[in-house]
This record gives sequence, C-alpha cells and structure tokens, in this order.
Amino acid sequence: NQEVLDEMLLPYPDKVKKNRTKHIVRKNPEEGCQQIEANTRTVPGIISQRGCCYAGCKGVVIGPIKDMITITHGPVGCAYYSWGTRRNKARADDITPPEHIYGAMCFVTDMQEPDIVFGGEKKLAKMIDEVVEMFHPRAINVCATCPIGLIGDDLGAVTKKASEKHGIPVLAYNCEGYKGVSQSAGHHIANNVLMENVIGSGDAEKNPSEFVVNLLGEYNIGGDSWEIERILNDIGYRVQGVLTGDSSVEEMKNMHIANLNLVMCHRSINYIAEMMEEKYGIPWLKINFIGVEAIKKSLRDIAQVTGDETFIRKTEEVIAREEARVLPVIEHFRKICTGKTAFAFVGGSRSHHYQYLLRDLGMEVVVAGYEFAHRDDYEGRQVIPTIKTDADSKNIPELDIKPDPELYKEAHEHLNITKEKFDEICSRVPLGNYEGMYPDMNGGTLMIDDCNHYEAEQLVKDLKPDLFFAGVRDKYIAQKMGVPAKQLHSYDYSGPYAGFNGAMNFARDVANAMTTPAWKFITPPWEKESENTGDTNA
Ligand code: CFM
Repeated sequence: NQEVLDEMLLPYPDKVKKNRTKHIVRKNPEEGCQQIEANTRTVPGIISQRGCCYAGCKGVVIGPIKDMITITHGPVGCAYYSWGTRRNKARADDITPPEHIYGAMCFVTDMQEPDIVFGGEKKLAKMIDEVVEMFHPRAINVCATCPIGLIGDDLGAVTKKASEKHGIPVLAYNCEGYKGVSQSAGHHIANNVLMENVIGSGDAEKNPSEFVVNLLGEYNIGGDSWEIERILNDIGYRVQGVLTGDSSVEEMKNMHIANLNLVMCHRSINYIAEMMEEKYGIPWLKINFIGVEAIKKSLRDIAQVTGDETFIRKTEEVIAREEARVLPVIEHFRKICTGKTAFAFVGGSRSHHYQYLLRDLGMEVVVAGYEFAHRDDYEGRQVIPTIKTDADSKNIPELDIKPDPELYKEAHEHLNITKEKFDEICSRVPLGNYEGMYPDMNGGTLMIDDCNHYEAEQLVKDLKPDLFFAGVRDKYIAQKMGVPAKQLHSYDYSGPYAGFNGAMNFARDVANAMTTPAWKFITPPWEKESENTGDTNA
C-alpha cells in the first residue's frame, strides 16, 4: 500500500507533493489519531471533486426548504445547475399545501452584461415583487453568486426593503461561490441566517406528554428522511423539524420546542446544533441511520437519552420487527457482496456513514475521503481547539450566541430528567460529540482529503476496487476503467438508502452493480497499455 501511495505522489512537483502528502493518511493503528490536513485551498490546476460556497448554501442547506422561494441572484447557469439534480424530495402535507411546494421550480434574476455593468439591485427588487405577486410565498431566500459579490450589490438592503414592503421574511445569503474553499463555507452561512431569522421565531406551545426531536443534517435525498421519520414515529417520538429535507419554514420556526436534536450530517449542520445548545440548552446527539447496525445503535442511544422505559422497550420491539423483515433480504445479497472492496469519496459525511452499511454486507472500504470536511469529521471533535483558523475560514462570520433569557433551560430539564440521571446517561451515550471517520477505518486503509481526478484514477488502477462510490463527476472515470460505480450523492435514480428499507435497497443495488455482465465488455486501460499512443484525442 505504501508503494502505491509513493507511486501516486511521484509525478507531482515538490511543492504539490508536500501539500498533498498532508491530506493523505494511511492508518497505522499503532499510532494515536493521525493528523490530516483538511478545509484548506485546493492546489490550483488540480481537478478537484469540490463544489462552491453557493452550492453549499443554496444547493445543500437552503434549497430543500419546500415552502420558501429561493431566488438565485446571478447568472442563469448557476441556478440551472443547482436545480433538482440533488434529488432532495418534498411533498405537500397538512402544514404545507401543494401551492406552497416550490422545490421543483427554479428562480433566477438571470444577470446579463448591462446588469453586471450598472448593478443588479433594481432587477432583484423587481423580481421579488413579481414572485410575491404570482406565488404569494410564506418567505423568500435570496442567494448570491460570484458576480454579485464582485459588483457589490447590497443584498441585505434589497431584501430588508422587500421584507418591509411585502410583510414576509426575505432573507439574504452572501454565499458568493468564491467564499471559503469549498461548499462547506456555504453550509456555515446558511446555518447562521436560519439561526438568526427562522429558528425560534414561532410561538408554538410544546405538548408536555410528547418527546420531540429535530432531525438536523438530513436532506431527504431519494426519500431518506421519510424513512428515518417513519422509524422514529413508530417508536413514538414526534419529529418537529428536519434541516432541511422536505422541511417547511412553518415547522422550522418552532424547532426550539424540541427535547433533543439528532444530528445526521455533522459537517453541514453542526453549527446550528451548537448554537441551539448555547441559546436554548437543547442537547444534541450524533446519529447515523445508514446501515442496520448503525441504526440499531442510534435508536438505542436515543432511547437511553430519553431515560424512559417505554421508549427503551418500544425501541427493541421496532428493531426486532424490522430486522425480521429486512435481514433475510440483506443476507441474500450479502452472499454476493462479501469480501469485496470499495472506495468512498463523498462530501463530508457519507464516506463515513456508508462504511457501516458496507460492513453489514461484508465489504471493506479501503480508500475513503471527504471533499470538503474539516479535521473534526476525520479525527473527532476533540481536535477542534487545535484547528488553526486561516484567512479563508475567518471570512465566514461566527455568530455571538447568548442564552435566551426566557427559553434557555439546562439539558436535563429539556429531557425531563434529574441532573444525576443526565450525568449518568452522559457516561454511556456520546451526547454532543462526533468521533469522526478515523476510528472506524481499518489499519492500512487510506484516508484522502480533497482527492482529485488524477489520484482517484491512479488508485483505481493500482488497487482495483470492486466498487467505486463517488459523484457524477467521478463515476464515469471509474466505469470507463471497468469498475462499477455508484453515486452516493444523488443515489443515481434510486433510494432511499437510509433506515431499514434503505439498507435493503442499497444491498440490492450494490449486488446488481457488481454482477451486471456489462463490465465484462470493458477492457480496462491497464490491460491495453501497449495500445496507448499517447494521443489524448484517440
Ligand atoms: Fe452532509 Fe449531505 Fe454530505 Fe453535504 Fe453534499 Fe449531499 Fe454529500 Mo453531495 S449535506 S456533507 S454538501 S451528507 S450534497 S446530502 S451527498 S456532498 S456527503
């Protein structure tokens, strides 16, 4: 494995090699946690898998909110390529009628050359007026793209005026694509705006007989959050709000009434989990609903945190019932999958989460990496105090959150248990913590931060994985090399993959991907090296 790594780094110029070496860790179980460099600038010229700040804000966190109209202030291309391709699903319900489902629509100011020269503020104000007149939305988001920051349009001033004029929230997101080093910056900006303007602005009263949770960092890709909510509801929890899969501003406003926050994707939403803890005292728990073993652990952790015997018993009943239903199906596909290896390159959570599901199938992830995660997502939250802030991260404002004078309560009060009982639970359940990917990797496996096209290609050639998990930009590289590839962002056209039903779907799709006869018809490049003329147009 070390030779493979050395060979991969060999063609790099010295400076690039020095840089990339810090982003690659080969796990040595003898060492403590090995440090990895993350959340720093991509080397210019390298074909990265990363996206931009606008993508992280509009595409990831804000876009899925179904009853808010999200206007992209910028060129039509930015809007078009962030429209629907992430497969975050939404549907009408009691709170959000069909005429308020805007997820399938695309709104953009379509900035043209004269707007760039003379400014786009008037165009934006006019568009907000038109949108209000035509759709009567409950609230509007305006997301900035690169040129908006460059020409200096004052988004805050336009949205403030529009908000006063129309009497609805019109929120500005200064998420110009170039801000920060990746989409991660956009997550943070979106978290800040939602926390300051939406969460806690409702006046719902909590029903004391209910145990209320929020599901944070779950975006309902392919229907994932519907499946997770099904399981949570079965046990008897009420889900107040989801950030932001199939979510509505109406539900989000009252998320402060929850007893507990459940954090699925740590990277994109840890800011709100922490800010809600600081402002309201609501504790948060990292969960993972990808993979049967991971789901069981998450459900048991949640039940433990409630300290309620009924939830603890109901949890075991649901697990037993669901396992009886899904395990025979998974076992059928496990026979095909067992012993196979995989690479997993996804954004900031899934490269870790899916290792549980693959382990359920007897598969091992030999190379894993995040596109834009931070060191804590690899090494665990204990490293946060040691992470250096650089000019890029200082660009994103940190909100100064104070305890709410009326609503703040201690964590044990939110959970309706004594302080002693809470402390005892904390010794067993990792509340407010995330251990990161590192502890779950096997010795000798590789972790690669911000892996690029060249490195992925070299590793496929040398390690020949049985399956390659990535996104739409990289999957075809692997497939042209004869290696089946699946998108772990959009799930191609499948899903859900979360929850018990998701685990069955995933097992079926993975087994199908590896056994389809199509791969026999492809000769991988390393088997026809002699034919290589060096002509890139061949
Ligand atoms: Fe969180 Fe996500 Fe991910 Fe992410 Fe994303 Fe995504 Fe992702 Mo694509 S919020 S970090 S910015 S789990 S869109 S639903 S799949 S890169 S690993």
